[in-house]
Amino acid sequence: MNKHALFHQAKSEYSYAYDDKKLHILFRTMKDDVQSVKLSYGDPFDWTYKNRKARWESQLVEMTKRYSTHLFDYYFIEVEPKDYRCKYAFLIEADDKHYFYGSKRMEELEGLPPTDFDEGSFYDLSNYFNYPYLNYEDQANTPKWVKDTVWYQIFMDRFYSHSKKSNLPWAKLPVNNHEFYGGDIKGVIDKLPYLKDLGISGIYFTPIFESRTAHKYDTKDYFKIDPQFGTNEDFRLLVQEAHKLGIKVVLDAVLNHCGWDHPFFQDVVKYGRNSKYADCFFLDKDPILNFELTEDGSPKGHGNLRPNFRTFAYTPFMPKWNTGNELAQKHLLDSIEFWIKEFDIDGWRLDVSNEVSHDFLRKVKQVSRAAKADTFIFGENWDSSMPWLRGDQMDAVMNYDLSIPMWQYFDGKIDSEEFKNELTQYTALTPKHVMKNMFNQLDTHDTIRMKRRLKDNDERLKIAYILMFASAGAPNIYYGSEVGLTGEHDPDNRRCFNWDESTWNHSLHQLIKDLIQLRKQHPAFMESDYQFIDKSSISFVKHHKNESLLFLINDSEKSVKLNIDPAYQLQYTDVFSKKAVNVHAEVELPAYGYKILKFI
Ligand code: ARE
Repeated sequence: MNKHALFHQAKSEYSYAYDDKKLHILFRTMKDDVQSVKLSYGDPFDWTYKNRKARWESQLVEMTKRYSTHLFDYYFIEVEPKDYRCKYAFLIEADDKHYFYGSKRMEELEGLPPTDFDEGSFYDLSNYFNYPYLNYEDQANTPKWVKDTVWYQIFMDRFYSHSKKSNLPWAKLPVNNHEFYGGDIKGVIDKLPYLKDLGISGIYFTPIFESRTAHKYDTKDYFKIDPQFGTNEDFRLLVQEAHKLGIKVVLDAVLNHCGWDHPFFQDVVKYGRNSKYADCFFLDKDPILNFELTEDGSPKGHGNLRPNFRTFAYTPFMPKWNTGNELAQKHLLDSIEFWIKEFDIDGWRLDVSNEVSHDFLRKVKQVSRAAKADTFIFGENWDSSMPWLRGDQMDAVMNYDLSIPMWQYFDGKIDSEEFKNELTQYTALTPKHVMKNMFNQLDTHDTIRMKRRLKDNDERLKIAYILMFASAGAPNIYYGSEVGLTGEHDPDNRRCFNWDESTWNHSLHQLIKDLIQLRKQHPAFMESDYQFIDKSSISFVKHHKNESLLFLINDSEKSVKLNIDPAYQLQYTDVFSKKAVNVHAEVELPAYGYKILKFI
């Protein structure tokens, strides 16, 4: 047995509260290296001397080998500690020997359990892992509606112009973030029926508060809708109309930094360190403004010059907030509360959340949930996000942890085997109560459009959407992608939505509508694991109780025969045509073809 591959970590993605009663516990071994892993667990205060032996035997439960990658096996179990407390350790059987794997050391056991009862380390509770108490306040308590949401991300300026005000032709490809096309709030209201028909149940708007740019990530006024989009009252109507259609509305909170034009920072520009807002920012060196200003008082072309105050990236147009300062905290938290209490929004996407302090993120969650209990808080974090997802800060993140392996597979950087390993590893190590609420995306306003990543091959794009919609987590459609809008990286990924339906890919649009309905009909499936069933493809099955959905996928430019595991030789219905289908040991699929079949 490879002892170096054995791993467990208390209070981590290996041991977490799934809800206020249940613990999920994971144990890692080298692949195919052990015969079994059992868990011994119990209430440390209930393990009096005379009970320990009996307790050990009664609480010894088999863990399931739930995930296997090319390197590791992951054993999983869900337990419900009787008194919300739990000490636990692992019993490994390998090479016909037994090993006690505790929090401090591992020991080979002679026989099991030891017949002569002793105080040896076998029962030494200090060598057990500990989940000291399951406090309900520690739970994320993510609103129940989130996991069933189908999101639609709108970059307001490019979505639809009700007022047709624009200094640019709607069809012109954007070349920077200072072009205004005229998309507005009333335009979104006009298109709510379109979104409802698509099956959307949540809209995430990129920032819409007053700012000098088209992207609005450089906020000037956290309490005011940018006049180019309309008024605060227009927005109130938008939320009301969206709610009437069962569509939630989430805004983008830029808490890491503000805009150069923000009055607090302008006061610093004017008074320097004597400004009452000086400590709302990080003024590192003098002169604070180590660059010239244009006539209108903006930073002159700063190139690679690093400002003497901290910023997002290195742009002086985005001074970083000192969220440890009370004035800054109050200003930002008042805004978080304002849009919930006054306009009834349903949550926040937190920009650059990985650079905002954990302490402040805790405050954001408290204020948001106090203003309205079922608000959803998700962050933007491009790496694994466990330190932000322990229940005290955010419910979920924009799920780049899932997007990036998908991109690498579809880009041809990893093959289907490595891809399946990475999907399995991601599923194994993402807590289940978090995974189902993740904001899943193929593309966003910060990335190349998925269609362009796939060299504008819409048939392959359909494969990518099937994969996303069949994954655990709430899928997001970046506006226009559903009808085939394409684009390179920022700013070209923010083209105007072309509402001329003759330009749309209607079969793509229809597939996405069908996939949305499929998720609505089978919500629980999507939370379940991928069961990969074919060596050469990324085809998989998803089970839930006595139902199964078979996702047969051919992601290649020539037709293929998929060899389906004999275990799946059953009758199926094609979930779209509703016809019964006989699937033999082999299934022929056309280039970039797919079949989604339901066991009957
Ligand atoms: C502008 C230019 C870009 C240029 C950028 C760099 O348009 O071409 O690359 O400056 O300075 C907003 C606007 C952007 C604008 C930016 C700065 O939308 O158009 O870009 O402001 O003026 C990292 C951060 C992540 C951040 C991205 C952009 O981790 O938080 O960079 N995303 C948020 C928003 C953006 C927004 C801002 C932050 C600023 O979603 O829309 O940009 O408020 C790797 C790294 C990531 C990195 C990612 C993308 O994967 O791991 O950390 O994200 O690449 O670059």
